[in-house]
Amino acid sequence: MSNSPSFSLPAGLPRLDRCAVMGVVNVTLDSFSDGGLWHDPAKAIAHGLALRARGADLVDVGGESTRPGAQRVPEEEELRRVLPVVRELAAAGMVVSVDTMRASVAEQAVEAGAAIVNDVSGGLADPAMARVVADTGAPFVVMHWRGQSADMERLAVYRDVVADVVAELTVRVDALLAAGVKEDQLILDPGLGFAKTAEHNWALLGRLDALTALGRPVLVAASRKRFLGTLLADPQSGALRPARERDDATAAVSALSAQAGAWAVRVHDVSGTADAVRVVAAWQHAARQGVREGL
Ligand code: PMM
Repeated sequence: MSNSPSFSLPAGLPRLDRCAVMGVVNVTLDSFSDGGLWHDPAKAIAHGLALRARGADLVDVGGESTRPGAQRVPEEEELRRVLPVVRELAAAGMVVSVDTMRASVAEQAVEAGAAIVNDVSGGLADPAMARVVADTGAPFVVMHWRGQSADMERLAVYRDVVADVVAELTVRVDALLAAGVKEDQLILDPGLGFAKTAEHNWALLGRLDALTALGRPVLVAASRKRFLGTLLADPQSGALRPARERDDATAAVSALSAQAGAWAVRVHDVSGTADAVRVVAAWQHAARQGVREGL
């Protein structure tokens, strides 16, 4: 059974006795499940505060959609979307992560109060990212990534997806360390849905231990993703379950990820997951107690 963390948590992150809940604030027009809803910074700020009230331990603010086929947003526009939201939520005392592939955005977001840099490219998209992460000392989410969203579907070819993702993440970690990033800044993420089929995603979730074994905190971001829509497709028509109706399945993935030792789960609907991770913590606590008492 996986429970007490086997990793050192980067400085500045909340210390919890359970899996952390990261709420998603997409300041975008085209994210697959909530694009356009919080595009206005004022609405995004209100949404971030509402996520805290529902149980988010931290929020991830992003200004660029990464859904399959998405086109890049210009840097100026990304800054315009993200900075006011990061600034206000950090000022309200929240732990804020900035979801960006651009070093300039990461740097300015950290100046505005972001505590974490979440880069879906793991530093591959922008060669200046490693330096910014090293200089700021911010915790850095290194997601497994093989290429930009516009052509990631053709990159979903693996010999053994678990072994290949572990090997490719290890190469990224080594490159970041060589660039001056400290090991205890790093958080790993399997990159569900990024150049991965439904089968690849399930294989990675089923073997999350292969990632936690690398000794760093692991972030799981399955929320509302297509592979859940496929799993729950209408048996008659074959139509995928719509993105907004995948939150119960997301909470189930959150519970199982927490049980498997994930440091945090990144979700759109916070309430179900906030309950789920508390159930897991109580269950694990009782199991430890039972072992101590020789039951
Ligand atoms: N997925 C999305 C965006 N950001 N960040 C991390 N670390 N891991 C992910 O899997 C990830 C991410 C895409 O989903 P969204 O459109 O719901 O934000």
